[in-house]
Amino acid sequence: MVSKKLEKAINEQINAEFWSAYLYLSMSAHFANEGLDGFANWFHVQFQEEQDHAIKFMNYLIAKGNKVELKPIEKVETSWESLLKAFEETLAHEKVVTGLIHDLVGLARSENDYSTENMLQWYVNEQVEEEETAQSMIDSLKLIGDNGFGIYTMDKELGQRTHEPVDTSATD
Ligand code: OFO
Repeated sequence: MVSKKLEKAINEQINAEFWSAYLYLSMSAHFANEGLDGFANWFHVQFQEEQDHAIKFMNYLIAKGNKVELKPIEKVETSWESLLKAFEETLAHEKVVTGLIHDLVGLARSENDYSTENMLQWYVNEQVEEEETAQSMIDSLKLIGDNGFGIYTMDKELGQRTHEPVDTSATD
């Protein structure tokens, strides 16, 4: 079992992961409305990944004999003034998530909870990738600027992204 304090913190993180999923689903819907189906697809895959992150945490708590408590998901924005703004928000949000994951590592360490610390390493690595991906989308969009053909090409490319399910088992 993990401590009550860690159980509470992981349940809060589960909520944060579902909130992230909600945020990216909302971005996906917004860009689908704008006719940018490739960007919508990219955010939809992101939505699916965030659900995987939440479920992986849930499976960990269950494996440890702890209680999962699903809390209400806060409202998210429904529109963004540009693609660049949406990806800047994505990067800022992922940085916040990185901080939350690091806080969890700190808490697990302070309790000498080695299995939780070990499980969290997966998320530590995942956050490096999440931030790098968001940053590279921002870089591409800045290069493209308001070149319509560039946006069209990027949209087509992002339409190819598919969801590669995360291993949501408690120990991987
Ligand atoms: Fe976007 O990352 Fe979850 O943890």
